[in-house]
Amino acid sequence: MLKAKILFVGPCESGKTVLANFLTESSDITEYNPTQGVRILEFENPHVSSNNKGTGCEFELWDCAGDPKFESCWPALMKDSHGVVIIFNANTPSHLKEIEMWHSCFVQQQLLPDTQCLLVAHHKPGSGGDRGNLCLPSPLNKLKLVHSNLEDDPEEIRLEFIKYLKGIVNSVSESRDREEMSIIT
Ligand SMILES: Nc1nc2c(ncn2[C@@H]2O[C@H](COP(=O)(O)OP(=O)(O)O)[C@@H](O)[C@H]2O)c(=O)[nH]1
Ligand SMILES: [Mg+2]
Repeated sequence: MLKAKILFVGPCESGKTVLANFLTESSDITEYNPTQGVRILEFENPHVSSNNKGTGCEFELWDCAGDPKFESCWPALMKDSHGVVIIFNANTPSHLKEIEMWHSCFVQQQLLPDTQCLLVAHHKPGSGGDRGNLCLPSPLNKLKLVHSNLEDDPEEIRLEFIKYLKGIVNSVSESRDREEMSIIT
């Protein structure tokens, strides 16, 4: 069984915990309660296995706190992660600056390929489903961007997340193959 560690990061109150619970089918939390440090959810997805071998994967989803006061924990969070999902609200202008910081710290400085990063524009209920033409500055415009709206179309983000997990599993599986080859050659 392969194992993969995926981080959920981004500004406070952007919907990281709500989405993490939804995508891992954990219980709903109704009252807002800022995540302290990190909360780790373990899950498997029956739709996700590696391309060539059909082996499944155990995922750890690390639902990280958005408050920069936890910055001292970041190196521990980032260590050995295979994927980074950045969640933000498209209609909160300050979030655009913040996601540049999260991308720089958690993806670029970790030398994680951009293909292993996913941007999620989360639409909270009542924030208007307006997707506008969200214009992200470079280098964010090279990342895969998906929208999530759990009230209007929950299946959209569920399917996009499965696609993303498949990509992660394939890269974990490929790096394991390379490791095996390097031992015997
Ligand atoms: N009903 C509903 N509430 C949401 C949704 N997304 C965010 N919220 C609300 O926004 C608050 C902050 O979301 P949360 O996921 O805890 O933010 P985090 O700080 O990024 O983890 C939650 O307490 C919810 O009340 C959603 O899709 N549906
Ligand atoms: Mg949270």
